[in-house]
Amino acid sequence: MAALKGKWCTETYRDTALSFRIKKKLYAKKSGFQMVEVYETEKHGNLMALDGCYMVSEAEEFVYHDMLAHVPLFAHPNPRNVLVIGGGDGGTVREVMRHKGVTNIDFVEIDPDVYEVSKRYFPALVKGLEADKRVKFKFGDGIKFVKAARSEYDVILIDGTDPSEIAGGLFGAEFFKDVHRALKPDGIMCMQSEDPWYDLDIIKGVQTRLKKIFKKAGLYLAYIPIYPSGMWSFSIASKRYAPSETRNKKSKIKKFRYYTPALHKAAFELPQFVKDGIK
Ligand code: SPD
Repeated sequence: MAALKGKWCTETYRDTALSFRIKKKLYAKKSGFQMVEVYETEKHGNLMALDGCYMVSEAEEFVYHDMLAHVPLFAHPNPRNVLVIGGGDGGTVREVMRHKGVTNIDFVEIDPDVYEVSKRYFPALVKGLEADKRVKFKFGDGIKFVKAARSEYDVILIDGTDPSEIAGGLFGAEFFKDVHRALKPDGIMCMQSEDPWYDLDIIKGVQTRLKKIFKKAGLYLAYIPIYPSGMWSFSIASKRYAPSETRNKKSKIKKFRYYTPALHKAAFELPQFVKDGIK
């Protein structure tokens, strides 16, 4: 095996290491919550890591953000009031903003430094957020925020980090019950739910809990090269509508970079090992 020469950044996760060649380290500072780093990579543009885990890169952020935002927003017939928990880099909110029928977006991120770093190093992710009157910035704890909400939201999106000290609560039954209560009677929630290669047990836990609390729950996949296996999952749960169908005719978005209506349906077709693992 050739040793790595030159400058690289590396994420180590569950006995695996994923490295990208870098031009330079642009930023590294501990916020009040976590270690925030930004690298300028050779092939993936600027890349942000939180507590050593890659979160977002300029080159492939569209995959994650398209799939987290557009699948639930097209599964709902008329999403108007949307809550985004986490997603401090701004990418998820930017995609929600493209839905013209959406009238309000509550954006609850626990770590203001992530948003500030994104403003500086990932301008395309935060583009238009502060000028859009629909976006209400509410820096704080999403778990507490959702506890206080009652039957308010059409769609709730949870763009958290991996289940650690900060984000662990976003994967639990108590939080899912609060999300259920915060949604309108036909509401839909969607969350990032980790990697089928390394964390199938986490996905199974999330799916089992969601199925107990919501009328419908499903899992879909997307392919994101900056996460250690490249395969990523999203868990979606709904009080009324089947999430694998598209029914929103109001959000007339002409062009996506990853999402398509056909892919919406296809993404729910799971490999056999994933089906078996979440049973
Ligand atoms: N292991 C990576 C988990 C990434 C989850 N959040 C990504 C943030 C993109 N807005």
